[in-house]
Amino acid sequence: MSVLIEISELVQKGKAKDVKVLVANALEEGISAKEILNDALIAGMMIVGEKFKAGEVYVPEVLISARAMNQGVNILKPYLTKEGVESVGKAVICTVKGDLHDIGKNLVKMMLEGVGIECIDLGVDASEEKVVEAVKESGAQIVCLSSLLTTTMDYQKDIIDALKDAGLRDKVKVMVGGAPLDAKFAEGIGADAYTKDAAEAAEVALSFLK
Ligand code: B1M
Repeated sequence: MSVLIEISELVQKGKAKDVKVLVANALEEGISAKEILNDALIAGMMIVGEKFKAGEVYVPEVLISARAMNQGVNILKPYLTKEGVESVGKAVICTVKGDLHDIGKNLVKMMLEGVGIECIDLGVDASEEKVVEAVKESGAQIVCLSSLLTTTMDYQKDIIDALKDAGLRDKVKVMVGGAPLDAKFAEGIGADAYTKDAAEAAEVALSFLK
């Protein structure tokens, strides 16, 4: 069995310690960090999502898998990001109100920091007031919004509207992402960009700062 499939299965079983060991082994074998992230860790988590939807696993199992995935991501972090890069700008980042999913948001933050973008992380369940305040205080040029639930994705528009009302919309680029979104949705709510994954988010954010 390939090591990537093994890691994916260990994520599904929530075996955090074994995930750490096999991720390190995979790196030693010369498999790229990006491949391990996408084809093993995220792939495993996606299968957990399908099982969750089908009622085959429940919230506690999903959390245990999420923890195992995060342990793997921690091993990959130095390989995905460059240490000591100079700051090129600031981004306010959060998962929007009503939504507690933060694995994707944390990956985006990690990749942004990796290209030198300082992140003001508002965590999960962030209100429009919190975002507006953070933009005012930090002078951030970018706002990154994450939603994993169809019930919270519309909240991204409320945040964009609040930025408009506060006279800040022209001063920031708003980037959105998360599994239920696409470019059409982003355009519809007046966002500046939709990106499908963390690596693309870092590329686009950097292009906005140049
Ligand atoms: Co939840 N959950 N969950 N969950 N969960 C989903 C999202 C779901 C699709 C599962 C399913 O039914 N198949 C479903 C949503 C259905 C829908 O909305 N239509 C769902 C549900 C229903 C729920 C609850 C309502 C369940 C319940 O309680 N009955 C509940 C809601 C809680 C809440 O938020 N209020 C809930 C709870 C949870 C846990 C707490 C158990 C846990 C979250 C733990 C955590 O995040 N700390 C959890 C998890 C782990 C998942 C799944 C299984 C995995 C999500 C994940 O981390 N994926 C998920 C199934 C799935 O997505 N297929 C599911 C890995 C991660 C790397 O991918 O976050 O998509 P993702 O990020 C990607 C891209 O989307 C992009 O970059 C990342 C990759 O590089 N990206 C951005 C993300 N944000 C971005 C922002 C950007 C740019 C790119 O800004 C510029």
